[in-house]
Amino acid sequence: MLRLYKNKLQNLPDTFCNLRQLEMFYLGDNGLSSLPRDFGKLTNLADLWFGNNRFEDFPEQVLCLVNLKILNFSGNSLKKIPEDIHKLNKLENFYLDKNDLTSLPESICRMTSLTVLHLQDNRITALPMGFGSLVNIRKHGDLRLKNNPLCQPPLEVCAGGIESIAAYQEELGRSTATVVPQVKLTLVGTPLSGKTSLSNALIQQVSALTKEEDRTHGVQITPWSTGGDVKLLVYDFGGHPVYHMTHQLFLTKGSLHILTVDLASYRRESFPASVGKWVDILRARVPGTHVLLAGTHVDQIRDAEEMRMKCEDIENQIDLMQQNYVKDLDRQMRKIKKELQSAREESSDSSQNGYAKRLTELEDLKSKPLKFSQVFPLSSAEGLEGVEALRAEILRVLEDTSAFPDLRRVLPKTWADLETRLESLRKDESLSVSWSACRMLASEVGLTSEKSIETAVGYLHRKGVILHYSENEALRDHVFPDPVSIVEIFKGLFHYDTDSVFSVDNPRFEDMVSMELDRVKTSLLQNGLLSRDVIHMLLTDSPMMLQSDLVMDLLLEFGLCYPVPTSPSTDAIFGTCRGQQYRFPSYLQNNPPQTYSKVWPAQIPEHQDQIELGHTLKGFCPPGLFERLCVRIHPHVTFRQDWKDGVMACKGDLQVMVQRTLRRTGDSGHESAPTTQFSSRFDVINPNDEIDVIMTTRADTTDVNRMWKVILPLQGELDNLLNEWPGLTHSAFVTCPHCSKNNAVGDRYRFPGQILQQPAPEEDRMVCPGSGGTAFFRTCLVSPLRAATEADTNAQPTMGQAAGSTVNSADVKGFCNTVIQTGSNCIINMTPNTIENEDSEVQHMTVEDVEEFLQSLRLDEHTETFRQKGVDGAMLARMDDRALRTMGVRNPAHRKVILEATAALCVKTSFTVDTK
Ligand SMILES: Nc1nc2c(ncn2[C@@H]2O[C@H](COP(=O)(O)OP(=O)(O)OP(=O)(O)O)[C@@H](O)[C@H]2O)c(=O)[nH]1
Ligand SMILES: [Mg+2]
Repeated sequence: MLRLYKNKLQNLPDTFCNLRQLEMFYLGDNGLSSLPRDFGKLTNLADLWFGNNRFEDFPEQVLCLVNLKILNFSGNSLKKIPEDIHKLNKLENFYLDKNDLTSLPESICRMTSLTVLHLQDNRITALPMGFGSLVNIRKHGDLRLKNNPLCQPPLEVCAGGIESIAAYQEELGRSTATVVPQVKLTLVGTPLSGKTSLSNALIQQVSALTKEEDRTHGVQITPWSTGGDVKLLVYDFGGHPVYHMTHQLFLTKGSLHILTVDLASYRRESFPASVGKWVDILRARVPGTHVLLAGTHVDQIRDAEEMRMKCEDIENQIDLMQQNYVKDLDRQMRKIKKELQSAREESSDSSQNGYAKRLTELEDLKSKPLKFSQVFPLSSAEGLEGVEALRAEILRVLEDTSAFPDLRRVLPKTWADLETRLESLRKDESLSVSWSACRMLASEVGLTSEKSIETAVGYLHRKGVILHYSENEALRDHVFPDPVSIVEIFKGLFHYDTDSVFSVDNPRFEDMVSMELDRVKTSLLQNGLLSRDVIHMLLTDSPMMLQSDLVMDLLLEFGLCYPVPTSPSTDAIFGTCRGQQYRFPSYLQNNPPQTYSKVWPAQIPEHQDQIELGHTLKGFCPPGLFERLCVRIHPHVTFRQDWKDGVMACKGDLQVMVQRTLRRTGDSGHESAPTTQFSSRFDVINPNDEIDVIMTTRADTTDVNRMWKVILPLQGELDNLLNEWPGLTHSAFVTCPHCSKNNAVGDRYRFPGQILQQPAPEEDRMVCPGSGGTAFFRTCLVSPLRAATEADTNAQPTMGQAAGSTVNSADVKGFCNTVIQTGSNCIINMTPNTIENEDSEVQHMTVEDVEEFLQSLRLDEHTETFRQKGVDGAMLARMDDRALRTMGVRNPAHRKVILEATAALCVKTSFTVDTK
């Protein structure tokens, strides 16, 4: 094994080609762009790492290395992979992410040993036919294709995994291929800013101003044929907040967006509400997309100078927002870099490090700002001033084909026909069709294989054309051809004018007396509760009433409410006749319960420890995010008490709390103390304000591992929700346990959240950075892996016996014989000097190193368990046969190989290293 990563190597000397025994060669993070001519003679190489170098052309010599199992070219500038790549027929892990590839060779489909294939962040537009038949990836593989302008198959097919790709390609072979050049054009902006009138003007090319009674109540979808091949589907949104909570259905990647602002009424001060809020939403939801700015109502502005200044102000304020966004990303990156430097970093694959991964994500976001146009001043009134210029800009922007892969998306004709058939059902009364009816439709268009139908429907769901929740048992049998009308139904439940809704004058509640109605209203406002029957009454106009249980299942699937077990107290409120109760957190107005300070005293009791983690969101919190989190955690907790900014609950005998707090930062730049009080959840938040979503658990000091088991699933739910907002600037944190325990109010040190994914540190204790190096806390309180290891070790007192120190290096023939570790700027003199048994290399191995070590022994099947248990070099060195058996290594031959190879590592081989 030879590790030369993180140097400044631009060339490798020819003499390296003489290291014929070399099996693993780590050359990541250098400046290499070519290899010595005889590099292909290193035919014993099994692992070869060139991540983050400067290769533009794939070095042909590598094709001779037929024993390669792992080949990493991640983060180079490769433009092409040679057709002969299949010669590497033993290759299992192939990393090609972050390159400049536009296609893949057909022969890659013959590399049947491939299990891991990373292709994300390239410019690949089509996958070779037969790609779906890469069997090993199908079985237990890891295929990544994100951030490619794929149109054959479209990314929404790839998102279903390699089975979906296979089904797509099979169908493409059976049916004919058809190109459907259709892009979504989404109009967003404040109510009455002129969206519908502009949509009319663009599509009809005559003025068709809306009237008061024509206000858009839902989402209006109109096809627009621009004259050429391109067809646009214009989505015109009304302003109801329920759309904000269901954005994931409507604001999708690969669309073009128009943000309208009424220039006549625009004032500098109104920017945050009329423009800024939408910039925040678009940036968080669909980063990197094109946004055209339309300044409407210019016919009502007399003064050309006033118009010019307003346009300029909007452009300047958007620029400022962009700059602040970048500053915020930079600030986060600085913090992560600091941690990255101080973290023990010995892995040969930096991309496996939690900090490094986050850094890449942040860099990625920085490189993908929203692409704003200038403001197009226009009028949708008579004369259509400026509308033509906007139309021309729309067509010009659509020429950027890599930003709109939908313009070239290739579908099997049967799939395209199924899409048309399902869309035509939108006119029907019924809002869903059964799976068997859908199957019938599919067979009418010639789609017969069940797998292909499922894949086509899954693709249409991901595309937002229809809804089908194949994983949800209650909804699996229903296909909803019209997502818009589903959300329309939800609107009936989200009235913010509760007084007028819950009034005896409302015919929906004609069979309720006023006292009961008052109780229903109070219960809704104080407890966020609605009973099933009341929900049905609120939805009486809806055709969905006929399928009322489905409404409940959909509400649950969207995370808008959760079922509350009936109890004597809820029965007392509703009587027993109103059915199952559901809590809608978005309705809650109440403050924390009185028991709060008893259950969560400010001072953590002496015999307890606290784990606190969460995310900080700066300047913007996606609408409904916290409320949906409160719903999503429901399966993980019991005995919960909710208030508008938090939940107190139990998991078994442990207490957990989920809370949001708002930290207002005044103009002075000084932070105010955090407050849990939102005056209104629809408040416009200032750009410097910070919202913390915090999860906390406390337990006896001996229960740390259990604490992690309780809190990590909650954190997983939050992560899933945040994933729906890929452009959001949020930073994960873990509060310093020492600061928490010592109640350092307002000044608690926060570790970046990525600390949770770091390998288990060896030290029992860590220093509290807030204490100036004087105070310590137990490592397991910030390291779940460490906590798990400690729990295991306590459960298995036999582990810990040194196995390696008695074994002679001569016993391990055939295993890699040399390990050279270099820091930056080292050159190596490769002469072994001495052989000792203390302070051996194995002691410095990280969990990732142990993984590589197992892979090198062809024992990949154990890597997962070892990683989960946080086994690093020090632990490995202490393991004996019994400990390995406890780890799940059942095969005695495997245990022997691991013990022998570990013993070899325990023998220190030192080299003379000249540092420059
Ligand atoms: N004079 C003038 N009136 C306009 C213009 N654009 C829109 N209007 C008027 O402004 C009002 C709102 O226009 P809409 O197009 O309905 O606005 P919207 O953004 O679709 O409104 P919502 O659907 O309620 O969110 C209507 O009375 C329109 O007639 C314009 O360019 N000039
Ligand atoms: Mg409208």
